[in-house]
Amino acid sequence: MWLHEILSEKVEKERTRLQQIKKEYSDKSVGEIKVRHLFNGLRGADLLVSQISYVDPQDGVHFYGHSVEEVLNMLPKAEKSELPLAGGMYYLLLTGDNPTREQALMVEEEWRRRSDLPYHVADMLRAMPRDTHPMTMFSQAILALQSRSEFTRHYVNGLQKTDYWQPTLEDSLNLVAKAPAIAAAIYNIKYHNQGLVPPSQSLDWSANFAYMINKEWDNEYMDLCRLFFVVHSEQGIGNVCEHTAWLVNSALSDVYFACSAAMNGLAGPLHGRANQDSLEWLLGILHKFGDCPTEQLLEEYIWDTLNRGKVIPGYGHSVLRQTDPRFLAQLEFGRKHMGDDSLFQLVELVYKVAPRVLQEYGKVSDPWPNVDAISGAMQYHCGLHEYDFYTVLFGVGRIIGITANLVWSRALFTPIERPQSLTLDVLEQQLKAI
Ligand code: FCX
Repeated sequence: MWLHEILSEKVEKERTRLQQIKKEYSDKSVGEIKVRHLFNGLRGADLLVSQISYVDPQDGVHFYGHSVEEVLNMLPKAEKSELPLAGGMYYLLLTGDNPTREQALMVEEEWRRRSDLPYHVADMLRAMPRDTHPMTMFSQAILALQSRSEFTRHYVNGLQKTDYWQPTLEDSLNLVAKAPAIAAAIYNIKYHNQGLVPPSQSLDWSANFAYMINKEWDNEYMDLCRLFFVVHSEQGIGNVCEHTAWLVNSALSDVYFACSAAMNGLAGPLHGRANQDSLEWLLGILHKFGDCPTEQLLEEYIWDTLNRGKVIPGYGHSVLRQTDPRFLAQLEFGRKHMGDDSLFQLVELVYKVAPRVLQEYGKVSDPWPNVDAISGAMQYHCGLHEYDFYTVLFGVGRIIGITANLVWSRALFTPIERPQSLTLDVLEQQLKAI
């Protein structure tokens, strides 16, 4: 397959590069592990390597050195749109090269060929109790496809280690192709008691999600999907969902096992669910004041939230120390399309007030908004009011970056991950001996 051929040459080159690094620097130190790292969630500890992206605390995520803004500008655009094709983002994350329009469309065609969703997935989703969380359904649906794993099928038949990445790429293309259809099935079944809508053959991957939830008439929402899935696609392999997939796959559990586990992590309130909590908090403000409040009233409301021991959802980040460029990309879209919406006006007012309050509050490492501070408000403006579903949309985008990383993890023979764990006794003995 054409992508295998393009990647084969790059895989050989990166393998040689990695061998050279290991040969020359294996005994060198990288950063330092302090006792504080053992108890702060390893924040700031340089422990993982994947060349696909790096999150700079000041400048945000960079994909092979390209910023969010650069990527949104340089990638080939969807038909009659200023927003990129997700197929181009996948090509960039897999190969490191900025795709031509033809290459982006070839990825989209690969996904189109693989986008059929087996009936048993929808049957399983329908069988779930109505109060099942959509992220539970998303994780289950991914696992329900695991029996189709090309990697696992070839592995049990004696696949060579040097070839592991190839069926992993097949599994990745197959799962990413189906992700919008899985999400649309969950949305239609859970919220509207409707069935599967097969993807349109004339729409790109991102816009097809809008089509499959019967919003094919809504060009603004199709564009929001194109923006949303790309900005949520990749954030390095240190965040919970991407590290979970990386860890699970290091045991040679296939893409389906790894991505299902990743979605379980993304469901957490401190991770992907923050977009749902952020919208709930914003709607609470509109409900209390009847509209967007004054700056003074909002400042008092934020202090009240903090003084009740609550976080300002969507603000802060474990790595970032500046406004998340993924927030800014969505803010620009919102100013073009939803400037007269009081919810969007509130997002902008919170962006003006919250950072200075959080700085005054003192204990927050990062007072600035991350992607979650605006993404829910955009979906809500476009009519998706079921906000417990928003994390599924986060997951649809993130599966692009997760699976690109897994292809490279297999290509570079990432071993099973097994850090040492200490007891407090052993730790104290080691520290006293220094
Ligand atoms: N409002 C109020 N308090 C806050 C706060 C906020 N927005 N952010 C941090 N704090 C508090 C913390 O609760 C902590 O208080 P404590 O000492 O009483 O426990 C203190 O400030 C220090 O926390 P800090 O180190 O600044 O922040 P953390 O690294 O602990 O992270 C957040 C806290 C909220 C930022 C954390 O839950 C987080 O990073 N969640 C992930 C949200 C996120 O990153 N979403 C986007 C997804 C991600 F970017 C991706 O794409 O993968």
